[in-house]
Amino acid sequence: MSAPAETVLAWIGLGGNLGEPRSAISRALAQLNEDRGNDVEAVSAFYRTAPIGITDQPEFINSVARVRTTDAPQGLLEKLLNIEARLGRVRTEQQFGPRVIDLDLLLYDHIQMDTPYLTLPHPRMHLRRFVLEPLFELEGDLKLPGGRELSYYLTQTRDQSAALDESVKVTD
Ligand code: PH2
Ligand code: MG
Ligand code: MG
Repeated sequence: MSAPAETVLAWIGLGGNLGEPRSAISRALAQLNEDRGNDVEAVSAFYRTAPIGITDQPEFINSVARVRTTDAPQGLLEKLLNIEARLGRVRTEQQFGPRVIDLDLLLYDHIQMDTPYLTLPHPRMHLRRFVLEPLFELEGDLKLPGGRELSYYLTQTRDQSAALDESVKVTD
């Protein structure tokens, strides 16, 4: 009998603004949960948010999920990129432009790292209300590795991507 693999927690930011983003986010979470090494433990509500970066594009749906994983950070990132591709993401789009699905590895355990493929925590997460609000819903007392409490960043960030209305939890 093999020893149980060590598990850690990771947080994933999900978003999209083309096609059916609610359904793409739900399918992405289902595919990640089907993976042997990953268990989706909690999902925030789905938030309708104003686009930031390029403002002349459709509004986004955003959510955050907490995942219990046995993958290393790089392995988990590769799975997220594969799920994006399976759901029809084409990586020719502008950096902050419209997309059917975006899966960002926000946090992995308490790890801080900076490599050409992956920076943890996600380098812009503390600036984006569309990440901070759903994350706060899941983990109100979270502290960012090497940083401060989530609530601090929520009071500081000036970006315009706050939830547009009461968030709607989509279960189908
Ligand atoms: N993602 C972007 C650019 N702008 N704006 C919102 N509201 N939500 C996003 O997920 C988002 C964005 C590129 O990753
Ligand atoms: Mg993103
Ligand atoms: Mg991304």
